[in-house]
Amino acid sequence: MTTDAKILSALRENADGVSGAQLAEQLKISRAAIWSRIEELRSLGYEIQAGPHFGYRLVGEPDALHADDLLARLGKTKIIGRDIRVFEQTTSTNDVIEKLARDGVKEGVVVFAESQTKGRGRLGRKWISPNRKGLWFSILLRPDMRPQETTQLTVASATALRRAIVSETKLQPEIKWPNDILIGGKKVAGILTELSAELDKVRHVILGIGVDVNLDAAELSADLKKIATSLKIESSEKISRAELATAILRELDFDYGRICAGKFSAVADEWEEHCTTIGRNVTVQIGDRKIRGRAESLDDDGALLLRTEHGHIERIIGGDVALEK
Ligand code: BT5
Repeated sequence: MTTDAKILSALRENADGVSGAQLAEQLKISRAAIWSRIEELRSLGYEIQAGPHFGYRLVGEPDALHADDLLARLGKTKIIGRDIRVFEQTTSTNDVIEKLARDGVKEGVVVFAESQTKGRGRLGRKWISPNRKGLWFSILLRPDMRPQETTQLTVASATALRRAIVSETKLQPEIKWPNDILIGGKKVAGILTELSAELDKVRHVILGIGVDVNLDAAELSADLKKIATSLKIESSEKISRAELATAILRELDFDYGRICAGKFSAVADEWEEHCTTIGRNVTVQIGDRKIRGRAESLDDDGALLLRTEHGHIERIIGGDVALEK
């Protein structure tokens, strides 16, 4: 943890205030150094009061993501979030991670961007990522897996996202196979899993996650308004992006741990419990092909098993699922 992250942690743990002398001793740096770090944090928008009786007290936080702050809030995780980087603007956070992957960076690194100029969905579709309104981030993973097993990671991302949203809001999100989180039938988050692999072994996986947090209805185009929403629109409350971000990373770390320990079936059970796709009649569009049927369950790799109109089981690993009324 960096010095700034340690200072923020100490300030949060001591809501009534903590003295400069205590901080200096805890962090093993001089009181002058503490003072200069406090000034730096203030310049980033943290409102830190100083007084002779209470020392330093954190009274306000900026609506911005800071790597040190996220690390301090997250605490210790096994893999995901050991290294966090925040950019003001990127093309796509998946591109930044791709570069880090090629440079040999360890798995678990997370890149957030306050805005993306070329945020993307699957099949090159556009993902709107307005400044400071959502969480637009990507994670590098290097799992010991076959390429066809990586759908497990999309499934795990969906369960982790759902749990984090439940814990940070009063909302009840649903999961739609394979990569959507919906509230009241509208999309509030999407997952883009990209991988680099040899024939039967994954080199790395990039999990790209977009969550519409504090967007107002006016920020969604007329077309998007029909299919998308945000946590703020649904709950009528502004949500702390930093809190939600760390809750998501913690839950993801847990689910990635479950998968690496060979416990995907536990993740799949949870997924099926909250998935609106299972048990429904659906139409799956894969390129030019349309398949209709009843979504029955997930298989061991996270693929969707569809009983088609003709009565046989079709295994679906991609495509767009439309739920029939
Ligand atoms: C997805 O694709 O749902 C995956 C979205 C992943 C976005 C993250 S953000 C961080 C990382 N960096 C990236 O560049 N991407 C990832 P798909 O299922 O193909 O859905 C795309 C469709 O969702 C678009 O065609 C629009 O109709 C709709 N859409 C676009 N922006 C949206 C938004 N902010 N919220 C909800 N829906 C949106």
